[in-house]
Amino acid sequence: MASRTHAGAVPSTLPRHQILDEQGAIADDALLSPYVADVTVEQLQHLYRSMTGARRVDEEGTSLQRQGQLVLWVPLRGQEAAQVGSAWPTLPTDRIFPSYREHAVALERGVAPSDLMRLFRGITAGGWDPEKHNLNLYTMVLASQVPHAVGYAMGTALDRKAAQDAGTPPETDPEAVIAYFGDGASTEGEIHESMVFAASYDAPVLFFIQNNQWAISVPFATQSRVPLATRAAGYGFEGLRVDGNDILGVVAATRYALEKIRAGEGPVLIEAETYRMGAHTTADDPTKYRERDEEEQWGHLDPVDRLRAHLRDAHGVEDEFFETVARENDEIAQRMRADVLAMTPPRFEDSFAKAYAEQHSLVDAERAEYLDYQAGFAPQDEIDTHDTRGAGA
Ligand SMILES: Cc1ncc(C[n+]2csc(CCOP(=O)(O)OP(=O)(O)O)c2C)c(N)n1
Repeated sequence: MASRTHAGAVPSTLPRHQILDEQGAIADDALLSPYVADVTVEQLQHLYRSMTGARRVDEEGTSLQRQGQLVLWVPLRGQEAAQVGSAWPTLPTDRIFPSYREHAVALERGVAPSDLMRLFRGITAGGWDPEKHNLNLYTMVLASQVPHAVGYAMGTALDRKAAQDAGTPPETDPEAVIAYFGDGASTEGEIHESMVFAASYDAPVLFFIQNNQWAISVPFATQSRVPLATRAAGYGFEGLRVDGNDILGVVAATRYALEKIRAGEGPVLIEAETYRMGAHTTADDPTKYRERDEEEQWGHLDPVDRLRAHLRDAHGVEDEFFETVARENDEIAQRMRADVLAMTPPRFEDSFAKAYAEQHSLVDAERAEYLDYQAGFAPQDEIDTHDTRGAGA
């Protein structure tokens, strides 16, 4: 469901894939249904846990920011199916390049909830080891991660070719790369360059667009006259349009795309149509630019409600499961809160050691100068923090 359309919108013949309909019933999709035919009820329960866990962590992130414990928070509410559904089918060896809202992707890749918060507490430029999770750090500069992803994917293709030339047997599951970005970022020049290069060099990359209908206050209707998935055709690769609030649809589309990518057929684009149910960030007030009616309409399409209905109606999953998951999620959020409150800023002098991989005399001199400067101040415990002189000024 698009919120509105551009006055010059061109009708699109591209199908919109869906496997779980709005009521949580199975809707047959000729292309994609086979890709989720083997999903078990236990796996669906994992997906539910993952989506609701991310939502609970997200709520706690907003509370922590409101209480002055985070500098900023970027809510993901509404995009859980798009994120979990695309991250779950990846292999640990696949490399992921996120934007800044992909908390459910990061959690699904094993990042600890409190590590997600480090950046937003303002104590580091990134809270996890990218090599450990094969997940790059968040970037706030729109679209900048996408040329990086394509370059990385081109590199893996070259490595593979070199290995083949050297007589190494082909891998069964060669590495794939996913670049996440939004509808707003899709209009940046880097995206065009990335898609041209990816197509020219058959880069094993999935362009995963979460079209959440808004780029801060700019509606999707202004960004594009056509569904974004149709743009792939202009570059000569496949674009899929999927209901991004349908967890099974997203899993199936991602599995389909990864299969093609691993087979060496080059890039694929997925546009997951979803909705940012909350604010752009905690610094934003969406009531200034969008209607409550629209929010309510999308509220009826909530991805978590849809999966819950499916688990209940199609698999007889009972209340006890949902209650247990809610309790576990509360515990995760409480542990995360305690970890966040215990986080202290790193010592400034330690940052000099991160300037170069090896020690450098100039950096050593600057560190010494900084320490010398600091030594000119009275130690903290000698400062009378109860001094109220001037308080009435
Ligand atoms: C290069 C660049 N231009 C502008 C911005 C300011 N900015 C931050 S978020 C945003 C909107 C992004 O919308 P979208 O790509 O749809 O992602 P969403 O935030 O909705 O997830 C803009 C314009 C930025 N961070 N980087």
